[in-house]
Amino acid sequence: MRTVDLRSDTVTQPTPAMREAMANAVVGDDVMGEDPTVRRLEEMSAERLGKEAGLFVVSGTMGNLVSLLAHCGRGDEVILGDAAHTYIYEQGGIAALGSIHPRVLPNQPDGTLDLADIEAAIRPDNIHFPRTRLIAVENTHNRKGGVVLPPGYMAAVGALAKRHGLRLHVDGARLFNAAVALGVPAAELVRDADSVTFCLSKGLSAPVGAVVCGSDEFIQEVRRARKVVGGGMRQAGVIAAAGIVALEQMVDRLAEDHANARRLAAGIAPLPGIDLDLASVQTDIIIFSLHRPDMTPEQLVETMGRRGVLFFPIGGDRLRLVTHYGVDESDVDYTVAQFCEVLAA
Ligand code: TLP
Repeated sequence: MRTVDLRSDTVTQPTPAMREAMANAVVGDDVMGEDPTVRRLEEMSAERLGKEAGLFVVSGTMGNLVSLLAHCGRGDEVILGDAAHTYIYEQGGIAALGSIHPRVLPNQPDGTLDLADIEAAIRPDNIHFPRTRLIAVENTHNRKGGVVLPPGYMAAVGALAKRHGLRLHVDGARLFNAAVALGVPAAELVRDADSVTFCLSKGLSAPVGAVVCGSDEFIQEVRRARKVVGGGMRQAGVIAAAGIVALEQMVDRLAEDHANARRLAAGIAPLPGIDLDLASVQTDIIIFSLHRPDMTPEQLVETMGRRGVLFFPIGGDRLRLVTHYGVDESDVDYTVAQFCEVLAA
């Protein structure tokens, strides 16, 4: 039986070119700043994002954590969305490890935070209040279906932050998906951001890692924060080498994942009980609801799993499918056929 793993783009396997680059990587002790492969990845990343410097970290979660640790002190406040990955899926690490206070605003269906909501949430200088330090946005927005926050919004939120003397962090775990979907350079999306995390191990298919980018001064602070959470790696060039291949070879092909997601979404949207807004399918993520008297989302996942199609429920009546390098058009057609058989009745 065929297996089509749509649980996440994190399941991607390293490509043969990555394995070769990993085997041949020239390495050194990166805590001592001596790994040329890590340094090359960091320089390439910073250049792609139009920032002064980059820092290789273990994961997207670590990238967001160390960025926020570097921006905020104890009791400082970050404004972020109620559907933000950092708020929902990172164990509250910013509070647990950084004593950073989250000020949570509703994420709009398009993944944005309403600019008027942000303005209203910024604390006045008053002894009773925490100090607002940072705004954090996510692009693409995972829980909102991989939607893309366009350059105009990113510039507007950046301008708002500057006007109020705040910093802007972008969780760009899938920033390159956004850039490819919009047909703009990634740097344009984060021009007004003080820090950005992007992941190498999602659609870009590297086995491990993320990169934080920002100013030289900021990255020095992030380097300290990475060390205190145990993220100083030694001969990390072995994994950074795959990240270099990811940036060189795997960005443009994300368009295939987006096309496959659209094909899959269009195939299942008409099925009885599926509620799927095709306009929300802008990148590699499809989120839909299931409304069936005869089947719960968990039962659908189990039935489809027996047919080799793997995906996750994400709470309530909602489910998520993610396309990636390991899923081709024939896998999509197989998946649609299985959905049809299971749900046609
Ligand atoms: N997201 C994973 C899971 O944690 C849910 C997924 O399968 O989508 N920011 C965003 C927007 C993310 O989607 C993720 C991972 C992260 C950060 C964290 O990255 P990792 O998994 O590398 O820590």
